[in-house]
Amino acid sequence: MTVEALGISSLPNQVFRRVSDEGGNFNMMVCGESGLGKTTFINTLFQTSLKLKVARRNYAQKTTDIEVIRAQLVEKNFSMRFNVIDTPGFGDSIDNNKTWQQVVDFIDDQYDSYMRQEQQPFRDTKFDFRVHAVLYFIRPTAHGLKPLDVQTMRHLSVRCNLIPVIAKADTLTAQEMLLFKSRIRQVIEAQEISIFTPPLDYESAANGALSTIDSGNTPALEHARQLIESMPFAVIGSEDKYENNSGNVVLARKYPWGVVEVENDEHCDFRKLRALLLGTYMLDLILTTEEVHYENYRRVRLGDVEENDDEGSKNPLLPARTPARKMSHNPKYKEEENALKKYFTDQVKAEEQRFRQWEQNIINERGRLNGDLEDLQSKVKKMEEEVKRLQARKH
Ligand SMILES: Nc1nc2c(ncn2[C@@H]2O[C@H](COP(=O)(O)OP(=O)(O)OP(=O)(O)O)[C@@H](O)[C@H]2O)c(=O)[nH]1
Ligand SMILES: [Mg+2]
Repeated sequence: MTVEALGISSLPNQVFRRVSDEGGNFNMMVCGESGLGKTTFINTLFQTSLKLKVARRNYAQKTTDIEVIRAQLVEKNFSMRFNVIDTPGFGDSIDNNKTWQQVVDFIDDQYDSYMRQEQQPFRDTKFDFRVHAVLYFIRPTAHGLKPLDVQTMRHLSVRCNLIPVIAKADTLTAQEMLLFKSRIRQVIEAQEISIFTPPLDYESAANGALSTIDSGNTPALEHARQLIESMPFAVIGSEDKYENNSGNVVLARKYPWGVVEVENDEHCDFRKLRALLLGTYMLDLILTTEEVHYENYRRVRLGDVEENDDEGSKNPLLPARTPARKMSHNPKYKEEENALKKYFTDQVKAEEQRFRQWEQNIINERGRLNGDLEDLQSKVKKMEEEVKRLQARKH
C-alpha cells in the first residue's frame, strides 16, 4: 500500500523551518470509554500514514496504563516526531465520577514540566510532551452523549484542542449517523464545549494552515468548511485487509453483506480526521496549544488570573494555582532571616580572627628560623676560621 501524502511538506517555508528548527514534535492523545477502538484506531493510523512501523500492539487487550507510542512522520524532506498517547478506557462502573482525572492530570503535568524547563537557564532543548490534540471517542448509540462524556469533554476543552470522534462508525446506518451527529453537535453547543475547528478566518489561515488564499473561496477554505461540516468525525478502525468492490485490497471490516472501508469517504470520516491531524492543520493544533492553551495554563499557575472570574466564581475546570511564595512578608521568616545573617557575620569574624592568629604564628616562626640561621652561619664562620688557623699551623 502506498502512503498517501499528508500535505505537511507543503507548509509555507518559514512555518516549516520553525517547526523543524524547534525539533518538531506532535503529541496526540486518545481517550474515552473502554472498548471503543482507541488502540485499534492508533494502529490503523500507523498502518496508513507512518513510515516507521511500531510493534503491533494488542488491541484485543484492555489498555491499563497511559502509554506513549513514538514514531517518525516523514514526508519528502520533512521529518517530525509523532507521539501518540493511548489511555485506559473509562469503565462501566457507577463510580465514574472522576474517570477523566487521570487524563486531565497527564495533560496538566506536561504543561507543568514544560513550564519548569522554561524557567531553567539552559533551555535550548526542551522535553515537550504538551498534548496538541485529544481525540475523544463517543459510543455510537441512539442515546447521544452521556453525562460522563459531557463532563469529561468540558474539562478537556478548557485545556487543550478537543476533537470528538464517533467510534465504530460501521455499526450505524448512514441515516442513523446523520441524526447522531446532529444530536451531538447540539449538545456540544448547548453545553458550550469548545472543540477544535480548522480556521476559516483569513488571519489564522494565513498563519500557516492555508497557504494560497486570495478570495474567500479557495480550495483550501472549501476543504476547511467540509471538515467542519463533517464534525464530529465518524471513524472505523481495523488492521485487517479485504478486497473491496473494485478489487483492491484495503483496510476494512468485513460483514456478510460486504466490507466497510477505513479509507473511503463514503463509509466514514477517517481520511478527513487524518488530514486534519497530520496534514496542514497540524501546525494550527501546535500553535493553538502553545499560544492559547499553554498560555492559559501558565497564567493560572502563576496567579496572573484573579481567583474569581468575571462571574465572580472560581472556575472549577481550571488547574489549581500554585501557592504564592511570600516568605519575607511573614514575621517568622523575617526573624529566621535575621538570625541567619547574624550567624553568618559571626562565622566570618571568627574565621578572620583565626587567620590573623595563623599569620602571626608564621611571622614568629620565620623570626625564630632566621635567628637559628644566623647562629648557624656564625658557627660556620668560626669553624672556617678554625680550619684556616689549623692549616697555617701545619705549614
Ligand atoms: N465494529 C467495530 N469494531 C471495532 C472498531 N475499532 C475497534 N473495534 C473492536 O473493538 C474492540 C475493542 O477495541 P480496542 O481498540 O481494544 O478498544 P480501546 O478503546 O482501546 O479499549 P480500552 O483499551 O479498554 O480502553 C476490539 O475487538 C476491536 O476489534 C470499529 O471501528 N468498528
Ligand atoms: Mg486500548
